[in-house]
Amino acid sequence: MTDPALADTIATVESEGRAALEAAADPDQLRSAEAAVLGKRSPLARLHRRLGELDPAERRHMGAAINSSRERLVALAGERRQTLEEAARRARAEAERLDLTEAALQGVAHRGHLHLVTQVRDELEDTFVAMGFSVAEGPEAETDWYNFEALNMPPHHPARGMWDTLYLRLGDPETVLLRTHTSPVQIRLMQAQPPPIYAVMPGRCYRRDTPDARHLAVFHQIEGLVVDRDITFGDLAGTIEAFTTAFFGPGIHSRLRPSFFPFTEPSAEFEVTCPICSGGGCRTCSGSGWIELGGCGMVDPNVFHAVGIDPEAYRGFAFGFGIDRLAQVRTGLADMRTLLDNDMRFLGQF
Ligand code: 2NL
Repeated sequence: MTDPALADTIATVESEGRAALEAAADPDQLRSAEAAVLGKRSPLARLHRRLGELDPAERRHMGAAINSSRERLVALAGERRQTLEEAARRARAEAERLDLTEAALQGVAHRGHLHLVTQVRDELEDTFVAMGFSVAEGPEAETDWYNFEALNMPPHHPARGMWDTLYLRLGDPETVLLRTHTSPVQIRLMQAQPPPIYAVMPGRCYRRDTPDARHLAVFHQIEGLVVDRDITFGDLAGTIEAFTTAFFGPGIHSRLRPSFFPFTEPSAEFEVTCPICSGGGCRTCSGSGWIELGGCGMVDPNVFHAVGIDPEAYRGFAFGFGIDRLAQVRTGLADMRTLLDNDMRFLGQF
């Protein structure tokens, strides 16, 4: 027969055990509570040991009651463990979170900005877009055909010596390279769409140069290409002049002097009024009042042949100059390598 007092005791032990498990506030406390409620010295274990004092029928009945109490307490402990571990994990994540905005507000970290070269590139793009040009980009790893051959420089052409090329170990030897100028993008554009074309191509270029005050081995170029009917050298000169004044401001002008490039004929170098002394003559322009910025010319008919444009129907001009060089000229920077030093005292000035 059931001992009502013993049944009551089991119920009390279970509800006390339940309360102890629920009171545990973290996984450590839960472990102690589990030992106290379910361990060998727990009230439940003591009750179990007392079963031997009962007659067999009652022993079975009370044994089953104790076991189901125990099972409910074990299940509760499992649920508690999950809840507490999840809460502990959350608290840890919250404590370890790095709030960088707070550091910035306290002046610990500075809010960054675009690199000087990127700012100049963006400004150049804006200036040309305002003049009706679109902006195109292309790959930095190019084939020999796009970088040289299509630009009127067949294999072994002496003009290839003007560029100290970095070849990649890809495919046959000397077939894939890091582009030495952005001109391959112009070739790709002419293949992709028929004239009229009014576009500029900014981007990173690579040459096997030893860096010095005026040269970087990894540098940025922007080139322009116009292909349309009846384009003349006068359009080229006028475009360079319009760009120079739009970009540098009134009082800064351009001039052309004869030069040579394999992909243009005739070719010219273009110079701008020295922005440091406004043409008066200074150290930057060696007293001449002029700074050489880049090259330009009328697109060579052989380049049109390479991309399937009829040179009898269309004419074009192209120009190109270094973005890093322009940043140097405009800011009066003595050494271009400073652009790569990542010195915040320098970069923070722009
Ligand atoms: C320089 C000279 C130049 C070009 C780039 C060009 C591109 C095509 C056809 C014809 Cl697809 N020309 N580009 C033309 C003349 C000069 O750049 O000194 N750059 C730093």
